[in-house]
Amino acid sequence: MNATDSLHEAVVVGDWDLAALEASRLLEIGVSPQELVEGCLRPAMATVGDRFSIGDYFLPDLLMAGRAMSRAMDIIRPLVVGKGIVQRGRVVLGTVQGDIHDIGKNMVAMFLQGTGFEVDDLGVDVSDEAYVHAVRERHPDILGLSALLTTTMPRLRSIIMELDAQGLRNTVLVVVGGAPVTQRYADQIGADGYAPDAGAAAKVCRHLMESRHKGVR
Ligand code: B1M
Repeated sequence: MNATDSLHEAVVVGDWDLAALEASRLLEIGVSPQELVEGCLRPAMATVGDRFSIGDYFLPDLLMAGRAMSRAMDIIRPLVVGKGIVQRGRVVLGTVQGDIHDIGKNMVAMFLQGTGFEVDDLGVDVSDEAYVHAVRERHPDILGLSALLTTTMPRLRSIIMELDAQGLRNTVLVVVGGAPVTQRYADQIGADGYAPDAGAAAKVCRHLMESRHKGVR
């Protein structure tokens, strides 16, 4: 039996009150936020996804699990955000058009803020035009794009192409991620960075900023 099993189960069955209680308890006994997020909450959502795939779970189960996950993250967030004192740069972040999955994106935002980035979250179902507008108006160092569906993944390419067409591509670093996205796909579409999880996303953004300051792009 693992210390985090009960939190895992609370998320899988969509018991949000228990998920919040368990997250608090585990933090109190010294489990790190990173371990809770990547070692417990994310695998719990993967279990939920697997059950949905085989027809054991339906949309309401996904919604309840998503709410339980969000409640746990609300408990964890204050311990992560505000830890990064250095202002490393500004990231505009969002989930692409046609896609309303936001749990992973919110985790990426949390880790970026914890690493010292200012995050401007555009939310979900963000059109290509809205991203381009945000780059033009808000001048971020990094544009973070999240896509959770194989059907919405092509938007990552179209946003990069639109930035190019508008003469903005060289003004911003583009980092992509989300369950169906791979390093190979990121390279194919000309993204500057890819990360498989929220912790890695913060590291990739940090490295990109450091390389940029050293004049490497
Ligand atoms: Co949906 N859904 N869903 N869903 N959902 C998936 C993604 C799916 C894999 C489930 C399955 O079939 N097994 C499947 C996609 C299949 C595919 O594309 N081939 C799916 C489907 C089909 C759908 C609908 C179409 C279902 C329907 O309506 N019939 C529908 C689509 C709605 C839409 O977007 N238009 C839908 C709806 C929903 C809910 C709304 C009910 C709910 C979302 C609630 C919410 O987000 N607020 C939901 C959920 C909960 C899931 C699963 C179960 C869990 C997603 C999640 O939160 N994972 C998911 C199955 C799964 O993921 N295994 C599934 C946990 C999260 C921490 O991980 O989001 O991967 P993830 O984020 C990670 C990394 O990917 C990475 O870091 C994050 C943290 O470590 N990352 C980045 C993410 N963005 C990044 C950006 C970066 C870098 C890293 O740089 C900028």
